[in-house]
Amino acid sequence: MPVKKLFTSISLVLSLIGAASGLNNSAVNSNHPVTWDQYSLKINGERQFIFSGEFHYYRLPSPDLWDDIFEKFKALGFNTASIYFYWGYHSAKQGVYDFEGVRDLSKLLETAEKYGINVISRAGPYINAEVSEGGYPGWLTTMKSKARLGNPEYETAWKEWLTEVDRYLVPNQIDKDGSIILNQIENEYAYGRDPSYMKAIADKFREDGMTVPSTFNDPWPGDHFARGEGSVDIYGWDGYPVQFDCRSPDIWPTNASTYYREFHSNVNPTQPMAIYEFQGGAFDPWGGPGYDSCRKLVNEQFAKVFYKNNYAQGATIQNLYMAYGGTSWGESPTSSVYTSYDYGAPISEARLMTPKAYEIKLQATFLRDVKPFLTTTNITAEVDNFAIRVDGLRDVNGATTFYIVQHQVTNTTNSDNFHINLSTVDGEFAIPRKANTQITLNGRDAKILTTSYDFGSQHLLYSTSEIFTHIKQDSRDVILVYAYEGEHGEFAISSGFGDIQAYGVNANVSSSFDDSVLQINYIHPEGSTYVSTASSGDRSEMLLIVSGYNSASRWWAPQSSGGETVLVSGPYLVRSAEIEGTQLALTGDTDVDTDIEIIVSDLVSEVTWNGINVKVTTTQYGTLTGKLPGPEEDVEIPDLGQAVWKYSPASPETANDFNDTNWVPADHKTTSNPWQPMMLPVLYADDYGYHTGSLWFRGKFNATSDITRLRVNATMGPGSAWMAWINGDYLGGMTNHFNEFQLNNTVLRQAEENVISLLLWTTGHQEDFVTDDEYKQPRGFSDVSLLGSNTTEISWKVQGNIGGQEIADTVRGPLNEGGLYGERMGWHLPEYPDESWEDATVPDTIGKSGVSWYRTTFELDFPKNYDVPMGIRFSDTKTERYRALLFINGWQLGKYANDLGPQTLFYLPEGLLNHNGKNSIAVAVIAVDEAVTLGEVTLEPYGKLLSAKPAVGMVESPSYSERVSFLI
Ligand code: IPT
Repeated sequence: MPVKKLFTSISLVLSLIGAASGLNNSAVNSNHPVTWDQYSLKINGERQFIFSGEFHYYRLPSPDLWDDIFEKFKALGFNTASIYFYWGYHSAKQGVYDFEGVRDLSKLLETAEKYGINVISRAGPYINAEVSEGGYPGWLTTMKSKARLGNPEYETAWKEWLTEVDRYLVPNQIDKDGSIILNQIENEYAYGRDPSYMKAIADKFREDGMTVPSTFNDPWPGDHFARGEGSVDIYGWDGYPVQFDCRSPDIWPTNASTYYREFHSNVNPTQPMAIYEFQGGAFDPWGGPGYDSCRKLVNEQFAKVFYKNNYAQGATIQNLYMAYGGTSWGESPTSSVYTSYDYGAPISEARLMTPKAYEIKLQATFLRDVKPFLTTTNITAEVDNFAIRVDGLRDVNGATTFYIVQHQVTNTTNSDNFHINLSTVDGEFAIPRKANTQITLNGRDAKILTTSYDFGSQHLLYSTSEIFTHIKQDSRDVILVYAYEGEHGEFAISSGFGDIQAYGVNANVSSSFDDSVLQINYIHPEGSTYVSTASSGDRSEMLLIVSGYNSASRWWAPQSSGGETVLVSGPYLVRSAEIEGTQLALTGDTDVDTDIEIIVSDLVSEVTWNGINVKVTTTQYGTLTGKLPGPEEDVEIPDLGQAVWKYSPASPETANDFNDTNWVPADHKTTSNPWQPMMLPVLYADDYGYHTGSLWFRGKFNATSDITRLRVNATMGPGSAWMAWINGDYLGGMTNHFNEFQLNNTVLRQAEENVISLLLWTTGHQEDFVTDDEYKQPRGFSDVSLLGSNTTEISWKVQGNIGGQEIADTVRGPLNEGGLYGERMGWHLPEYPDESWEDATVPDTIGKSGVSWYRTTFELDFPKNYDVPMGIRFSDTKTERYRALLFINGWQLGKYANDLGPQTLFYLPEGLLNHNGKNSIAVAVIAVDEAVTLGEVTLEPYGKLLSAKPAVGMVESPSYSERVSFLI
């Protein structure tokens, strides 16, 4: 036997052994609506580029606004949403689960489906996601066993969660006419791996009835769970090429990853290439530069270069993390991050469009409509400039070839000119062909150029402009292409018969006809240029629209429920298009008076915009134009500086005679926590059932004269602060872990009871990214010692959120309240009777110590059909440090640290905020320094749109008199 043949048969045998021993568990079930091959996912037999965006319902606690987000997803071309399900958001106590109101997963999944958005379901059990405990419930922090491994204690816990959440996931799968198409197992489980745990999760999902293909997001292309035990149906990975330092928003890596394609063909060549999380923005820590910087770091140029690089590598499943970041409200953020989770995402926290959203729309629409992209293999391709890298992708079922061009050095800001040497069924030649013209690639730009492509009745030889999309307008083919303003473009189609001519030629457009090919040359304009061609043989007329980038970004291609695509230019947002007889009904939002242009069947003679008739005129290019109104009405924003505020001091716990009878004794002598305390009893709040927000500890002792100092060591996360009192006297406040306070005899009461009061204003728990139980890091004190004395015993009590795991407010849920006196007493709730409180002004003028609460109410009455997302701004330039909590109608929507920032503007989602009625606001101020004065608190709109946003109802939530319990 020749040597080569022998090798082939050995490898054949090896691969058969591999298959038999289950090395690769991935198998397509052809009876299921979701199938796949090496090229792409097929849904009901139809190939789709999975253009997905990450969305977290728990970061938008106003279910009617989910409609708005999914409708915006659709408008931008996302066909899928990837959604984490957050265990700790639903479970205050082991065995207790809540899926109602803002936690209503049926409504969530049905809303996605209503807008034609498929779902990649990610129920963990571990999710990371910059949420407290990486998604685990507070009660899991006291588990003895290690999490994210196979062991009975943890297994009982996570199975309980999956049993509960699967009740909502299973009936919402695509084979049950629901929206879920893929189901992720665990999350980035690459460290301390236990394959039996992965497999157990997959088995549990199957037992509960999950039938959709399973997926896994490796933190990098690391070959974890692509093969062998615990492997999933469609393996994929995550990529965050510019990482998370938004302080240097211009710093890019030198090179985008170029090894994905090879890795994929080695590791999971029978599955589509999937990138389950790719950078859509970045999170920002306490004290960070703020989300405007993150939006700059991950801007539309980033989207052009890095997303197109993914496509060049062969990805046909791509999820952008985040598409809408939202708000980590209440106590949901992990310790390192603050309330806003805007993420610099394409849709901002206030649900507004950004330049990156428009860029994404250009890419997603192309990938939606240009089908040969879904079945490609790479071919060699050449350009005549060494600075440029080109990837050739050819449709294996046809002749269409894509050339994706980018800079060899990804972060260069050089602009380069070049030609591509085409090698297609249409011949071998360099484009552009016109003398003295080139393709231009700006620094930090990338392009997908399409060649040998049949669209409608036309055959495109090539276009050096990128395609947005094409449609059929009755018998005419319409195609829209774009590039930056001022760049050359060349577009060539073949004639069906005889000569064809281009109309609309002007100073910037020329055309030539040769050898059955019409070549059109142009310079990309500000705005759009229109070129028409006559029919020839079986080729219909064609309208070529050439747009400059800015005007391209304002073209929309909504699809009607009847499957027609309409082209609409101008508006800030086009949400939907429906054609009925001679009427086209468009819905959307405008930010200013807007010129609209529409390309739709000639049969349409009437156009409505948000239900109102638009006078339209037919242009010489066969498009319709008209005018849309902008948001002209004034919107009245109350001035909170003029409001009557009420004030109450709120730290009675510091007084010696404070009644703490109902508090829990902190008397444990042991803890299973991996962070063992330095002294006893254990002063970890989690061990006593308090997992969220501020914590009070009161310690009583009889003083002896040898006591000299008080030593305190807090265990807390970034952003936290703690304060200490003895016998009501303030010792001081710290934002670092450790301090020793001098105690002199004037503070201590000899031979009498003395009381130490400690207040810890905590940020959330850590996550468990590397499987080291970091999420268990306690919140409390690892050491509180009286120095100088060996004999003094302190007896301790602890108080956190009222009820601990038996939460008092099941509607706002386990992450809304902490243990401040005002929170325990319901001062944050609407209609709390504060008449007896002192009047105050905000900004305050009088320094306050300890904890202070401020309350007022205000009314809004926004005009109908307006979207005016609102925030509360804290403005303060003083250096005395404080922490604050912001409550709107009882919902904790902000944690503010005046000395740290960066967040000063806090988003108040409509539905929690009443846009047409009364609102209650409460601010709790926790002085870290001796005396602080609350600065300005103002209502601020993020924008003003005349909008077709779906109607938003108020989230039903209890007022003061309706809350369950008020034990203190
Ligand atoms: C990736 C996590 O999977 C995701 O939950 C989130 O935390 C994201 O990071 C950052 O926002 S982990 C990736 C950085 C390796």
